Amino acid sequence: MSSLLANLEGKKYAVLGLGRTGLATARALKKAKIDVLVWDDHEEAREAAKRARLELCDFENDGDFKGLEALVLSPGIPHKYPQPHPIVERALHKDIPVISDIEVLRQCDPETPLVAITGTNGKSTTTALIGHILSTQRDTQIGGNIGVPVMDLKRPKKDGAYVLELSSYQLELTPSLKPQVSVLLNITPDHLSRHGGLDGYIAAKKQIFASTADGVQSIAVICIDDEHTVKIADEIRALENWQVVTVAAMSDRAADITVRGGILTDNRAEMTIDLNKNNRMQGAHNHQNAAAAYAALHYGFDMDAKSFEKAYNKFGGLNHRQFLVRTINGVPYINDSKATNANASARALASMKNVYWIVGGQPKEGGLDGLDDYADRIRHAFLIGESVDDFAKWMQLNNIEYDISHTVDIAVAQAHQMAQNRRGAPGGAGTVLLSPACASFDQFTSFEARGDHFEALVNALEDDV
Ligand code: UMA
Repeated sequence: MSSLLANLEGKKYAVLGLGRTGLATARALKKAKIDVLVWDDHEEAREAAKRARLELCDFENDGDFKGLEALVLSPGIPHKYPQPHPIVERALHKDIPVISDIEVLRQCDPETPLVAITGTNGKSTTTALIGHILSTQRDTQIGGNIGVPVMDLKRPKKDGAYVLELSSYQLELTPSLKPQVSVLLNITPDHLSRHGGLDGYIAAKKQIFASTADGVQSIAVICIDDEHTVKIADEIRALENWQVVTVAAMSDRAADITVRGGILTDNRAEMTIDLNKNNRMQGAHNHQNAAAAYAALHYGFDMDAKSFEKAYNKFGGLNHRQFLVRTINGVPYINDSKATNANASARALASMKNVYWIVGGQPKEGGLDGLDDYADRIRHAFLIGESVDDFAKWMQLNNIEYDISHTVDIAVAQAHQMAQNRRGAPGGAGTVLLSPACASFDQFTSFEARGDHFEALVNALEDDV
């Protein structure tokens, strides 16, 4: 990205937070010879910055913000709720814009077509799927919340495109997104403390429609399977610069594109695609992602249905999302570590029966609310993490047998033993599922680390129990 950033010559930036986003941004600015000052509240991150020869500045105590173009904020650091980080507060007080790394990218490169994807659940799968299919036809750079900061991407070649997964945190700080296509998958309550409640969360998600590509009508792909997105589709339809394409895959609402029994129908083009042919994309939630991808590529990039279908059938799915790690004596062991809220776990439970469920961690507001409907799919639960006491109460209320395992290590050993011993139970062998419905931060550094640990444990299990 550094040659692109040369446009910023003579300007000076501050970067707050030196995780994946902040380090990539600071390194790219430095490489492009743009002045950059950095800060992180943790000593270890500051040491890493020193090793990368970045210039530290403690803005809270002795930085004066003089001559700064903007403060580039890492998405995990609050700028409004529950309370703004003190450095953000000081910057705003001095009228310094607080922006995301994606805003820096778009200020330097507003022209390259961009597909932006957001939603509470399914955005990584949809991003990876759109990226996979589009890259069969164009140079495609895939990044954002999916784990690759945009400053680590290359500038796409001529006729290329960016495909970016954007979280509510990133959208709030990116006023110049200018997407060619925006995809909104779904909205259920999440990250409420960071947005001051549900209205704030919805407002942040709606930022994906706040700007449009220059000179063209942008495409808004909106999955209208929940009441919030139905309302948003109505609002965006009233705007001149957007063409709205609606998708319904998890409800029987009328829409431009519908999926019933795995058959995608484009009602505008009278054309169908059988989504069931890809067995890595099973379940209504995956079909919602696939239909959104079809809408984005067909209406945003004129891709014909045959090209879409051919590339879709080769998509291998994403790790940590209902990923089959191994089958032992007919029992599948599934890693769904990415399920960091109850709604995401509902998707996994809805597509399985006789589940040995490993659940828990750092709970989200509402805990397991909404999962009562899936209680009869759970054979036994193994509770881990900070949430054990609250989740034990939920299990009792729903008459579900459970063990308090505390750690993934113990839970995997217990679930394995029980699942293998009860293979002959009425209803069939069952499934061992890690789908925590919680953040991982009480015991792991990320959901990826939690899922990797689960996979290592499963791969080490003996076939003979
Ligand atoms: N820090 C401070 N002060 C604070 C808080 C944090 O200095 O008060 C520092 C930490 O010491 C650390 C850095 O900030 O060094 C961490 O910044 P960060 O939390 O923004 O993490 P990054 O490594 O930059 O990762 C971020 C996204 N993280 C979050 O939004 C929490 C990653 O999304 C994303 O993949 C990455 O940028 C690249 O774009 C992860 C995520 O959990 C997957 N996203 C949430 C979700 O999907 O639900 C939104």
